[in-house]
This record gives sequence, structure tokens and C-alpha cells, in this order.
Amino acid sequence: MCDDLDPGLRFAAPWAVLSRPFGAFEIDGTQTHQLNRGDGIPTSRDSMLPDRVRFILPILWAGCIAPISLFFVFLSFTATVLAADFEPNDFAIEVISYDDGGVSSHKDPCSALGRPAVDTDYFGAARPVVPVYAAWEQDQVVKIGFGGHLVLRFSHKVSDDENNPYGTDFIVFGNAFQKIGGDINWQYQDPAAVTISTNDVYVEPGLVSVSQDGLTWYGYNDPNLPRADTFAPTLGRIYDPNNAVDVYPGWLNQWWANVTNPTVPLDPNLAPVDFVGKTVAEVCGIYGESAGGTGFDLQDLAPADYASLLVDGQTGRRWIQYIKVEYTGSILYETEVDAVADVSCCGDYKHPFAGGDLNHDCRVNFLDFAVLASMWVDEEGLLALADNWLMCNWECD
Ligand SMILES: [Ca+2]
Ligand SMILES: [Ca+2]
Ligand SMILES: [Ca+2]
Ligand SMILES: [Ca+2]
Repeated sequence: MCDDLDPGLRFAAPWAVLSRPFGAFEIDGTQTHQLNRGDGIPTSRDSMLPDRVRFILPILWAGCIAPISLFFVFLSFTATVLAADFEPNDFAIEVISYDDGGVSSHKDPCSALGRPAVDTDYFGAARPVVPVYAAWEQDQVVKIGFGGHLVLRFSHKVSDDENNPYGTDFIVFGNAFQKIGGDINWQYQDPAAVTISTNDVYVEPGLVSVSQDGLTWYGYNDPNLPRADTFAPTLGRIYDPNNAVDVYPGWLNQWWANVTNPTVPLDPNLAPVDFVGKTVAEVCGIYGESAGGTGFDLQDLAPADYASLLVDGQTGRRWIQYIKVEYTGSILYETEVDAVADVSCCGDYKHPFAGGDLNHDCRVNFLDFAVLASMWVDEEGLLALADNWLMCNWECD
């Protein structure tokens, strides 16, 4: 249906090949043997250990007596770095169904695939999407009119992950925008010179539901729960005058830097009133690298619905793979969807805990060795620790 989507994205996430057991040790209390402190590594087993373990053992033991500050300096220079970033599988990869609800334009549902818009049209020229000026081009947002709906699929299970920031599991991006107030027009002037004076946000709320199989749906029906195409507006580029990018022909961009990361949620306690009295620059400073959007927590579903979600056997987490947006509001308006995103965190589908990461902080280091030392020394656990020594797969910078 969507020709410009990389066909490779329709298959399982490449991270699947990284999946492996969480290590030979259980840290939930099921491992009952205790290391006899002072015993060290049983000498009778030394000759059976592979070279990579015998290589790392002296390092491990030396580290136990090294000054802790030197240890962390050492770590910062040697850890294997895997960036905590985003890629196309973090967003919907397929349109399952779409009913436009009778709208007259913006009827391409493929506009809801991939990341939310970075730039949009401003009087014929590309400019960054900012919280006071939203994406509105045909290939960026799809409209859902009265009675219509859109169903999107992810390539993988989107989990109710205990490490997701604020508990937010996925984000829906529309084209809501915060009004500036005071008859000030947004003209891509200095964001530090424009102060927001109203909590008025242009929203067109759409009902969001989730599903594991695309057949059985669970809706965020409670009127106190978030809706699609509402606060928080999207931010396409990080506000950083020191690293402004030169990508806009004919316009000297002095403020807008790299693209934002749409898998980083905003604090759900933020509300439009929190932006009143702040400049656009200050508001974007609150966003940081986040692209904004409306965050959803699977645990906010009705308790019976949440309990109905199957638990993944490997991760022990509840999950969904399909998102539906419907519009049942005024017939004069329609909900727009720009994108949906899976929130990233340590231990998620593309940063699985490595073997040897015994304390599940996405780093294999002396802290894990301390856990190991509190247990009976098990060869499997030692192998996993050695294989992934100083690996880091979450926020390594
Ligand atoms: Ca959650
Ligand atoms: Ca809208
Ligand atoms: Ca889009
Ligand atoms: Ca660890």
C-alpha cells in the first residue's frame, strides 16, 4: 500500500538476532547457592575455563581493589558503545485499514508511517516543525473524518516496559499546536524573542485503541485519558543555536539543530499552562531531544482490559502491536495522525539485556561482578560476563 516504505521493514526487527537469554544467573532469588567469600574461583575449575575467561579473571579481581573513581574513568573510555537512538522500526511500518470518514484531502494513510515530520511547509519553503507551527502537508499527516478510523501495525511487540520513562509505552503524533497569543504571528524569527501568553492549544481529539492481534481492541475510553492529536505538539528539531544546521536554502537558520528523537516521551504531567510565560526557545528547551507527542501507558487501560493482554513469555511484559485512531467528535473537524512511536528504554526490544548484565542496567561491568560475587561462581555466568565485558547498550555517552 505504501510504496516508499523500505520493504525490509516489513520483516522482523533486526534486533531480534541480538535476543538472548538474560544470563545463566537468576537474580530474583531462585539461585540459592552462595559464594564462600575468600574462596575465590575454585582452582579445580580453572583449567576447564576458556581462554577468554582466564584472561578476564585477573582484571575482575584487580578491579575489586582498584579505587572506584579510577574504575569509572576507565569505563568511560573503554565501554562498547551502542547508541540509544531511533530507527524506522520504532514507528508503524504498515497500514492495516483506513476509512477517511469523508474528508476531502490528506487521505494517504501512508503519511502515518515512519517518524513524525521534521520540517513542514511555510509559505512554500521548508521550515522546522515547532510547538507553535505544526506539520500539515499531504505526505506528512493523514486526516480521519467523522466516523473514520486508521489502524497501524508495528514490526514488533510494543511493551509495557518497566524502564519506559514515566511509564509511557507509545506516543501518538498529530498536528496540534500551541497558540502564541497576543496577536503575535510565528514567522520563524528568534524563538527566544517570542513568548507564549495563552494555554490555548489547537486540538482535534481522536480515540486511541490498542490490540495484540488487530482483532480484539482495548480503548482509552475514559475521558480523563489522553487523545490523539492533542497536547503535546510536535518538535521536529532540537533547539540549539550553537549547532544550527544549514539545510534550508535561502534561509539562515540560527537556532534549529539535529532532528529530535520521537521515542523519548515528554513528562506527562506537563500541560499547556506550563508553557505560558515561556519563550518558544524555553519551551523547546523543556523538550530537549524529545519530539513531544501524546504519550500513552498500557497500564492506563481499564484494569480488566490490561489484564486481558497476553504476557510475552521471554520478557514477562504485556504488549500490543496495533494502534487504532478513530474520530467521533464534531463533524466540522477531523483528527490528524502524523506518526506513532514505540518508546525506547534500557532493556527494550532493541537494547535487550546482555548475558552477564546481572543487575539489568544495560551495562556489563564491575557492578555485575559484585552481583556475581554474591552468588556461587557459575561457569555459565562467568562466560556471559566475559563475553560481554564492558558492553553498554543504553545511554553510553
Ligand atoms: Ca507503561
Ligand atoms: Ca489536527
Ligand atoms: Ca507522518
Ligand atoms: Ca549491569
